[in-house]
Amino acid sequence: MIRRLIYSLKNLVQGNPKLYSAIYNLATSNQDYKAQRREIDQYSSKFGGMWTDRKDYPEKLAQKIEAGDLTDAERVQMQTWRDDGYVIIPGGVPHDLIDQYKADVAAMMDKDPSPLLMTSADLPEPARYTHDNLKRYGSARIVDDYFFSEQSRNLLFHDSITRFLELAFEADPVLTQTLRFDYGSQQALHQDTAFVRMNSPMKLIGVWVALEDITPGSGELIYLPGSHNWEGHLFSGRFKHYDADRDGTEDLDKWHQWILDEAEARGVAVQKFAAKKGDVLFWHAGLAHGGSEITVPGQTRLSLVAHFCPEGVRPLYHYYKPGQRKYYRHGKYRYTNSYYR
Ligand SMILES: O=C(O)CCC(=O)C(=O)O
Repeated sequence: MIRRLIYSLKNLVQGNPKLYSAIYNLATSNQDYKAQRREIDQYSSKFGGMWTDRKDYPEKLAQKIEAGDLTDAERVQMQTWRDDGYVIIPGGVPHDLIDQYKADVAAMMDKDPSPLLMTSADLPEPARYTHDNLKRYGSARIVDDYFFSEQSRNLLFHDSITRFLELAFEADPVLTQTLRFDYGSQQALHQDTAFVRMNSPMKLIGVWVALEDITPGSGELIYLPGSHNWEGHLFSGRFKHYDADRDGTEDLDKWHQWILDEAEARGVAVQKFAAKKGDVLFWHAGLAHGGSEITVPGQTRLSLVAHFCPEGVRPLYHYYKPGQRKYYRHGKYRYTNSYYR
């Protein structure tokens, strides 16, 4: 109740970033982030990070190896994660799980009305899924289908995914959001910390699963290796996350441009993910990624994106949509969602 009150005060202090920041920090305060703040000089970001982002990472890695906690392959994964900000597990999800998921969601898409909601940059509000809407709106995506679909959860909580998340988070993962794309998103390069907001900003991992063999020109996923450590632009000069009311679209445009400028200055080239069905790519909270241009119109690019935080961290929608502050169980793991009850 008090947190809700404090959080709603934000609208009153929009124009004063310092005051906004103080209220925001109070409202979203949590032990996980406090622990990072206490040792903030260990991180290159002033917003903290995971153990792989810490300066004492080599010692921590050595301890884990010594304790037999990592296989040789996982050791390589952790190093890639630290250096590049993404890890690919080829064939991480079995095809039969994907087929069961696709059949389950296809049945929900065919229902009239469908229980599923969709969003798009061209839609002011989430809309009920219809086949027409999927074709009509660019970058349309179905949100949080795992709330209705056990097959979606079976896929996203598959061992290959949870194992990596547990290693990176050092905690059980919590599923907080999904976006299922039938076509490429063509979204500009961005860092999820701006839009997928957690009360511990860097404790967030994106998981991208190819639901079919992805073909050239379909708007493949793109990313900038190493960009998870770039932190030159803060919204309103202070914040890691974007707030349209507070920061305005000009600040957003500046940030998009800053990512491109930074890539050029550092000589980092955009990579395209030529994924095969079942391949999984994990991206770090700070990794700049997006969707490439669709040059073969009408070509599908079936993919599922999931955003996870660790136990102990919450998505910000738990604060601005207090009715969604609810967890559900899938085996030993928990999930929460911002759209459905
Ligand atoms: O799949 C894509 O094209 C990009 C998705 C994305 O950027 C995101 O979910 O944050």
